[in-house]
Amino acid sequence: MDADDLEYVLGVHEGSVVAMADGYARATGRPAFVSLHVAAGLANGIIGLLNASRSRTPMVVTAGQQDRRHLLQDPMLSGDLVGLAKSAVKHTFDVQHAHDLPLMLRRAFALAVQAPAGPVFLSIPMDLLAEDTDVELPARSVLAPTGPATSLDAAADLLAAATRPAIVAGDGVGREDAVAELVAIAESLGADVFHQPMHDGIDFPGRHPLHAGALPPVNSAINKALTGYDAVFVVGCHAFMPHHYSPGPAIPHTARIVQLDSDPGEPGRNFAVSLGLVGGIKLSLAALAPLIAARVSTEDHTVEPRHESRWTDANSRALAAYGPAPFDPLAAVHAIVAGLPEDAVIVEEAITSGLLFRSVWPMDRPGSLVHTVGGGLGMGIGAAIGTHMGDPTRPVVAVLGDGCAMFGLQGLWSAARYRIPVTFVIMNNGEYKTLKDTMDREGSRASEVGTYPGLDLSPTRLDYTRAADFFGVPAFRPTDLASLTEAIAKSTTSGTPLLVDVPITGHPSH
Ligand SMILES: Cc1ncc(C[n+]2csc(CCOP(=O)(O)OP(=O)(O)O)c2C)c(N)n1
Ligand SMILES: [Mg+2]
Repeated sequence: MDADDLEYVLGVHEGSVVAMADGYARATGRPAFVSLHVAAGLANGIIGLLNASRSRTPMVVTAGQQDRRHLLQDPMLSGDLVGLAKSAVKHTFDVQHAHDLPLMLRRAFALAVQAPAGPVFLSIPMDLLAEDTDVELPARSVLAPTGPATSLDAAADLLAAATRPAIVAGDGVGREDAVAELVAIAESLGADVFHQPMHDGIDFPGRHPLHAGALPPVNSAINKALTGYDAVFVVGCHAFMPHHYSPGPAIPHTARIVQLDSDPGEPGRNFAVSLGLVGGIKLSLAALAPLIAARVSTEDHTVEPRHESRWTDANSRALAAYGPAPFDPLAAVHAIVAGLPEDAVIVEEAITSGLLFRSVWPMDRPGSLVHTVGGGLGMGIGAAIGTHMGDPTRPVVAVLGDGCAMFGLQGLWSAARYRIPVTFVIMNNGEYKTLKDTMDREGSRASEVGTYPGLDLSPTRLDYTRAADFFGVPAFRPTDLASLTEAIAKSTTSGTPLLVDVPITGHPSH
């Protein structure tokens, strides 16, 4: 590599590599560049591309196509690369001439960051790389940021006239660094603020008195949570990507909806809006805040801590559940939080433990959470590595389900090779707990019989310290929760990777 401003980072599995790029792009706020190997390598990376599309992570991804001189004969590892990538990325390029590469790459990077941001794919035949061509190194374009939306006066009229407004803070708010601006608006309106379902960043401070928690990922439950509000301001939210089907709309018909997004495809996409606004989220909210403040009187409402009990209840339940290994999962995540430095970034891919973790972690500091709304497992380990590479000044702790970890374990190879000081915490319940919970909710008799077909990871708990050892990552299994807290606190300043294998209780079995 001749370019000294590029660092070429290696991984041994494409899933880990794309996840690393995702974490890196989010930490730096710039598109990451990924190079994969032919059709098979692209196929391995596709889960990560689907996640990046959902999470709006900009990246440019290339894969080498087979030599065109025998492509017609279906050589090994060739395939329809563009066709494979198409459903997982926002745009594809089938490069056929070396002299097209600079222009195509420029377009790819431009498209990757354009709202909605996402991955862009280029297929590059290997014989093309041997072509001689005179190309100029592409100069960089300087683009001014997207401006504020129009019709903000009308939006302010509508929101200020509401007697009971709610706000849904979507991941666009955190991504576009607009949390402070949204807080100002929420406080002017005295609005309850819900995080979007399964949010993958921090879009409103978790312990702010107006924060009413995250919406559940089911339309009927969202509808229930939003019933009684006469205006709902949906900001930066790909609304709402429910998980389980339920009939009916997510937002009650009685509410007037104002929706703001930098993606012109979003307002009005899944439900009709009274007013759709398209513009840069930070600049739009900054311009909207004084318009609302001028229309409401602060005596109309007081910002009282309406939701504090959610937080204190979870913490007292956690403290009451402290005990010996295998630990209660809520107590275990509480012990992890107790060891976290203030500036830690959490990469969360821990499903049931992840929800518990979010209930006891303050989530106050924007830019401190990495998760994927895409839902494709296997991003946590790689994303944590990329997060640290993108911003080495902040300690990174990955909180991972034992099942999730199995989908991205090869990432530990890169952590060891580059000595990335991430703390990987495996919430080891020996099972896919969330899927057992789903069977219970749906009335399966599995819990009576005591067997859940295919949902235990092994008859005994898998030993993740041995997996870490195999890859050359130091590992530790706590026998009490005080040592777990201590291990988290120490490892975040150790300068080396560490895997902590935390035995937790799982689903009750007979
Ligand atoms: C690639 C992929 N395969 C399968 C799934 C389905 N899935 C969702 S959660 C889950 C289990 C997660 O288990 P674990 O990480 O142990 O968390 P727990 O439920 O035990 O808290 C599975 C298999 C998925 N989302 N993505
Ligand atoms: Mg599990």
